[in-house]
Amino acid sequence: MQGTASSTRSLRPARTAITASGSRTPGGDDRSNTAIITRTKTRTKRPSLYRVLLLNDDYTPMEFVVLVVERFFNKSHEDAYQIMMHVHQNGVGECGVFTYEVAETKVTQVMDFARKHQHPLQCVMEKK
Ligand code: TYC
Repeated sequence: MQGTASSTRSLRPARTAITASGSRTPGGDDRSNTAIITRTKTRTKRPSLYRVLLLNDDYTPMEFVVLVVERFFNKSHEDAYQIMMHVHQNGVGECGVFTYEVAETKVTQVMDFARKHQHPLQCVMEKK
């Protein structure tokens, strides 16, 4: 699955051709009736993934963090509460893993929401 490759294959094997006059020419003088088909293989590479993390602080209310995790990371109330408590007790915790642009959007959404409610909650992303 790695690397790039292309294959070139003639339409049919070079062989004796029949000319316009009807004479056979050995060696395959088949300029007028052959074609080259070039197929470029489609190669896909898996995108890099990024963890979105919440950081603990002393001021953001626990209920607000639970709401953030429910709203922006689509977690159940129970899962959101567990994630919030993990961050509260360990200083940092993962809310989800996303491609770069999705992770960046989550971070922006959380930071904007926290700022709007005047909480110092911090959200960051890190490459896996
Ligand atoms: N430590 C906060 C408190 O005691 C709660 C909290 C949890 C804050 C998680 C931020 O990412 C956070 N109110």
